[in-house]
This record gives sequence, structure tokens and C-alpha cells, in this order.
Amino acid sequence: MNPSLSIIVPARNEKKYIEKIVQRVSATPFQCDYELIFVEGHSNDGTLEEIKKVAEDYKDRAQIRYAVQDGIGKADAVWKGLRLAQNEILMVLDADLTVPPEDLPKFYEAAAAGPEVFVNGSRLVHPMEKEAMKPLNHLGNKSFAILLSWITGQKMTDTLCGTKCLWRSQFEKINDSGLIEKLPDPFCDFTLILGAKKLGLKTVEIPIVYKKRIYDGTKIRRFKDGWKLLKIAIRYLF
Ligand SMILES: Nc1nc2c(ncn2[C@@H]2O[C@H](COP(=O)(O)OP(=O)(O)O)[C@@H](O)[C@H]2O)c(=O)[nH]1
Ligand SMILES: [Mg+2]
Repeated sequence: MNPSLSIIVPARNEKKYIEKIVQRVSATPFQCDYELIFVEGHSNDGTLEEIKKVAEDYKDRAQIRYAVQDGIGKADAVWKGLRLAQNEILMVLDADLTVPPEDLPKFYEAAAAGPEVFVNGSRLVHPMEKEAMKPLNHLGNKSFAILLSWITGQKMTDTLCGTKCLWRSQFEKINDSGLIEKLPDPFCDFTLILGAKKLGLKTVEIPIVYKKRIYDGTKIRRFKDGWKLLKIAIRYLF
């Protein structure tokens, strides 16, 4: 029996994507049992109602759970989803489908090799879709990849790709270590990468072709949060 999978989807004001996520994920051939866990972030566009409706409409085709996050921000939602997950392998998928769900089996297969593996998507290996990433973001992402490769001793070409994957048994160790509370990470990517380093996990990168967001704009404050990430890296070092 292959290890089971929980796919966590943080979603704030992403109503237009919810049904597409369920359709595309359930059309993807996973070689395992899996559940989708939406963590909704106090949206004002009816995202929560849409999640409830889609969960009901697709209940025969997909195992769907959902929760509303307690605090604010993406990381708060992702941590809640990871803590709610019951399956053996955990994965994060951004709701805007900029990482194609059809690529998720590659992440799963890499993780299924064993709990010593930490799987990280990279948007910066293959050419991305036009307008998928702003030039300044591209530069920031490359710089963070160099910085975190140096800190972790693992070659990483991208650190902030929304899709990451690790075993629940390893996430529980990161959760119990207090690292989540110590590092004020707005997204959770850095804490997972640094947590994986502390556990001595081996990073496996999965290059994906990064897609452009179709509906609405980013929900992230790029400059403010970029500065926070730099502070996390410095705090971890010292
Ligand atoms: N629940 C929740 N999800 C969030 C929040 N902020 C961002 N997200 C989700 O996190 C994912 C990444 O956000 P996005 O706006 O695409 O950021 P970008 O890819 O960096 O431009 C998307 O699925 C968002 O809906 C939040 O405060 N709460
Ligand atoms: Mg996005």
C-alpha cells in the first residue's frame, strides 16, 4: 500500500479557483489515497461558501475537508492545514494553480522514496509562463535561493515555490521543535526548509513550469514580506 497523501490548499479570496482545483486534482492520477484540505482565510468574496458547495458537489469523487484559519496570513493557514492533516505525506498547493496540479504526482513520488526526503518545487529551472513572476521578484527569489542553499548546504534553485512536500512524521517533529513560533515566517516556506535542515532531511527539487495567475492579483505583500524573510534567515544563522 502506497503512503497516503494530504494536500493542503491555503485560500484567501480565491472563489474562482476552488472548483478548478478539485476538478484538476481529482483528474490527476495519484497512486495513493489522498485528501484535499482547504484552509480559508476570512475571504470577502465567498470563498468559504464556494468550498462548502464544491465539497458537497464532489463528495463522491474527492475526499475534501476544510477549515477556517484562526489568525491571519498564509503561514497561519498552512500550519493549520498541516496540523489537521491525517495522511502520511503532506503537500501544500497554492489555490491560484500557478503550480499545475498535474505535476503533483512527481512531488508525491519523490517523497514516497522515504521520510528522509524533503521535496521542494522550483519555478526557476524551466522557463516560466510570460508574466508569471515580476522581474524584481525573480531577482529576489534567486537571491533567497543562493542564501538558503548556503545556510542549508543543500542545492536549491528556488525557496518560495508554494508546493512543498514532506512526511507527517517529520512535520510533527518540526511542529514540536518550536521553530514555527520562533521564526515569524509569513509564508511557511523558510520554516519548512530550515526545519528540514535541522532534521537532516535531503532536499529533492522538482522543477515545474510556473504559470501566470489568471484571476485577481497576488494576496501577498511582496516587499514587506521579503524583508521579513531576510530577517528570518539572519535570525536562524545567529
Ligand atoms: N488562508 C489564507 N490563504 C492565503 C493568505 N494569503 C495568501 N493566501 C493563499 O496563499 C497562496 C499564495 O498566495 P498568492 O497571492 O498567490 O501569492 P504569490 O504567489 O506570492 O503572488 C494562494 O493560494 C492564496 O490564496 C491568507 O492570509 N490566508
Ligand atoms: Mg500565487
